[in-house]
Amino acid sequence: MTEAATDLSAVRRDLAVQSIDTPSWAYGNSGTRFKVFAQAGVPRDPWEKIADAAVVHRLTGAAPTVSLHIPWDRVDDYAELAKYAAEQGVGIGAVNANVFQDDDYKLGSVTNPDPRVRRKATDALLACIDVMDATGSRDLKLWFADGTNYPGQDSMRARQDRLAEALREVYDRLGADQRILLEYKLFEPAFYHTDVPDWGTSYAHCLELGPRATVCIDTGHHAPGTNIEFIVAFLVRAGRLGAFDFNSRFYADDDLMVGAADPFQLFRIMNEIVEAGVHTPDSGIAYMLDQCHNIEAKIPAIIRSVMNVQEATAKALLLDRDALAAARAAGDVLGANEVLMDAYATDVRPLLREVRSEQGLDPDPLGAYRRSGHQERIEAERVGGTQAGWGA
Ligand code: RM4
Ligand code: MN
Repeated sequence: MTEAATDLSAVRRDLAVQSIDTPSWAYGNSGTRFKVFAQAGVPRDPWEKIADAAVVHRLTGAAPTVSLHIPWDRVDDYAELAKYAAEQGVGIGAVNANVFQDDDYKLGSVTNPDPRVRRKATDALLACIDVMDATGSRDLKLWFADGTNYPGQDSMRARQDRLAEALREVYDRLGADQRILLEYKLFEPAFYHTDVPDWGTSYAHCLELGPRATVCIDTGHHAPGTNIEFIVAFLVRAGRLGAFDFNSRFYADDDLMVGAADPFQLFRIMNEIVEAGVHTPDSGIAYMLDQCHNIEAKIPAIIRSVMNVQEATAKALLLDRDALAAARAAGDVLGANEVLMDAYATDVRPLLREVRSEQGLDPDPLGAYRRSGHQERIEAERVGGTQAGWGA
């Protein structure tokens, strides 16, 4: 790869505008089903979660929005919350609908065999659109924990009908600039079948709904060995890739820091994105984190994650596309692979430090966080009250 082959000023420009949404729940306490380890200084309400998200944005310049989870982030006045976020320098990203933490949803939410529960679940989704109206959020992100544990438990076909019916009602309620992001996940908490298990199911429902329904790829929601970058390529081509929930996994839905388990996979994903020219915010694709920080400090883990996405993107941006195209056209298998691997092997950290300096940021966001005193401040100030965590 030669530097002359890539327009470095365009690379810098694209990196400077890259936007990665951070999730409110990643700032709260979380854990496995065995134990939630509380950490000092963790937010006690949505306002404090937003304050932490704003710190991440101030230090990275790349995390301008924070996603909400309803009802975990329930407040009396959502317009006030959005105003507070704006004062802190961030906007409200996606609104995530939580229809999985209620006894009524034991057999499913919008696919439940009981019409009363289906009504309740659909109303909860509609209420999330009210939150979007009040906060200016564009995206309603839907992930359903729905499925069955035993063969014969319920009709898989009827559940698809119920899902389609609820999605239709929600879609028809969207404002002109609002969208549905339909997420999928292979398994868990249901273990026999899941109602939206894969991108194909999500894509089919999105097609049925209309152009403002797009697929959200959570990178932790696939079977081991799944070629996620193929899914990216397919959905981008079809104009139906709406968002990413970035995180990384070794085994199942581990929700570890993106780029930690398999940085090469993250690079391959971002390479498809860059090749399609949809890496900047004007693409309409929301690049979001969806992670849990159970044993590591939360704010630095989120900063690290943002940096990991930036690094994968920078490598993809530096890939010599002309050389790759020539190798591909010539059928040069090894040559094409070499171009890709050269880009992956590039140390982009100096470039990113320069880009940050040009933006007036500290080139070392993690060091800047350590030096900022923020961690000590929140640990001293956030005493009393109930720390936010799953279910709050
Ligand atoms: C789910 C899914 C959703 C997220 C919840 C917390 O597994 O990934 O995106 O909102 O977890
Ligand atoms: Mn997710």
